[in-house]
Amino acid sequence: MSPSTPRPGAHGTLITVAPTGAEHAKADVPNLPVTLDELVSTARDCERVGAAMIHVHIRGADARPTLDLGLLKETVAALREQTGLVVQLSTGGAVTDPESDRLRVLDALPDSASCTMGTVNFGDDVFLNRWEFVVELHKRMCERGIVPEYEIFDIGQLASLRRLLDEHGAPAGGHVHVDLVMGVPGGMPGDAETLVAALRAIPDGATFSATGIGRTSLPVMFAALAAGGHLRVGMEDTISYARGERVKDNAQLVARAAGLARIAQRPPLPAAEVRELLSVSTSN
Ligand code: KMH
Ligand code: ZN
Repeated sequence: MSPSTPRPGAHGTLITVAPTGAEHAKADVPNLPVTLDELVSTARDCERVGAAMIHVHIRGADARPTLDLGLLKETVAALREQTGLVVQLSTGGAVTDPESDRLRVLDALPDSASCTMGTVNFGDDVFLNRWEFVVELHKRMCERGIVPEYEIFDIGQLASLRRLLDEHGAPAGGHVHVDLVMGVPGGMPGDAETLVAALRAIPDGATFSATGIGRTSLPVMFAALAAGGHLRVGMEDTISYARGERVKDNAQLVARAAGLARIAQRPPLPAAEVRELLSVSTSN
């Protein structure tokens, strides 16, 4: 593609929903989707109102986070069968998950998987992502044709991403897409100034989405849209819709993002165009 040709999907907005995450307890957030049925039903609702990709963390029978491979495979199959969404599995898991389990996630062969570009303080915990581990994730995704989404929690991780691409080559599909995860206590702040600073360090030709944790959700969404970026929303990242008002469900967050994307004249992209945008070759 010549430098003047706009990338497929540049006219619209990729909306990713991250419906569950690994941090909220079902007991504290009863409307959090944790069973396979709840996840698929949320995914369908979110697709209907504008989501094109789903970032998936799964829970076990006890509603706690798990990286059980059988359940991951079942989840990928169910989402493929019952939605048209691009299915992205989290390799971040929970802060307590060992590297071996996080690498094994890739054996579920999703369309895409997250790949966090470095270690970051994560509230009172540490989200550990050693360099060798990141390289291994990147290599295994290349081997399996899984398109990575590079998760960036702090600006220095963009330097690590450039190093990764320089030393180990382009990802599966050849296109680089990053997700700025902003406002994690211990990571970069979730505000417009920081988003603009991060964009200066993004690899040439890369696309980006952004998500703001907790109360940074809206400022990050507005900043990302203004800067031509894509959006991730969902109850993994925020359970509050407005001051003093809990999120009703994930579709409520997706619908709001879709409305703002339309106002920004970059309407939500359908999943087929997102596959082109991200160079995802698996089709649904
Ligand atoms: N749950 C966090 C520790 C990812 O999904 O790749 C990590 C996380 C990132 O959510
Ligand atoms: Zn996640």
